[in-house]
Amino acid sequence: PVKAVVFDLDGVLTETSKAHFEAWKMLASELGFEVPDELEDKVRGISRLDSLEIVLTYGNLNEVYTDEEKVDLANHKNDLYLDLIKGYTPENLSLGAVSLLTELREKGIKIALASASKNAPFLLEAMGITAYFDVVVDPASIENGKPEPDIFLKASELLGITPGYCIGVEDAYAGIESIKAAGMTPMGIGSKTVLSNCDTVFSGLESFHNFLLDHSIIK
Ligand code: B16
Ligand code: MG
Repeated sequence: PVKAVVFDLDGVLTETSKAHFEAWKMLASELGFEVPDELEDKVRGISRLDSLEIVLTYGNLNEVYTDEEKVDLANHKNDLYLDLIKGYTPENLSLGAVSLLTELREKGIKIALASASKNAPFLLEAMGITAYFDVVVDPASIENGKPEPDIFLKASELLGITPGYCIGVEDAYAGIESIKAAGMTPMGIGSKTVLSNCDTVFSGLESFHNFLLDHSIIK
């Protein structure tokens, strides 16, 4: 039986992965180089500073900046990102998010958020879904980012539910690795090509919701 569902945010409950990508693209262009479209998938689930390293490889600039300068660059990217998401409302939720969250609560299934994003609490508020969550893991409290299991293990610990009773939902390859390493059941949202490490991948939250009902995973 499933007792909890642990959600990723960016790319699962909302399509902010596009905004992250746009902000990195703007930063790269300010630094004088271009990034390819494949970057959007490469930074899915990856922390801000680790993402910056990936971005800088396209300009061969990893060795050029000091750690301090890299923090400034990452902060600047975040300002660009915040500008893109400042107008977010419940309209920016992925299709079917509210109906899924409502049903999980009605059925007594606990709900947690395991997002690598420091902007997650802002987005939950802006989109009006904070109250659905029993637990929101603070990514600053985690030592190792995805693909390491830390953030999903922390969710399990804070929920007080062992990983074997939890489903983890992710749009990122690194996120699925993290869920598996934590001992949860992984479910993917998005592209089967990107999520080649996940057996169960859905095009969106509505088909994930139907699957949970059809297989009596939530009753
Ligand atoms: P921030 P998730 C991740 O969120 C994003 O997928 C990733 O692209 C981003 O770099 C990371 O959060 C950190 O976000 O810069 O807002 O702290 O997919 O784990 O919800
Ligand atoms: Mg994600």
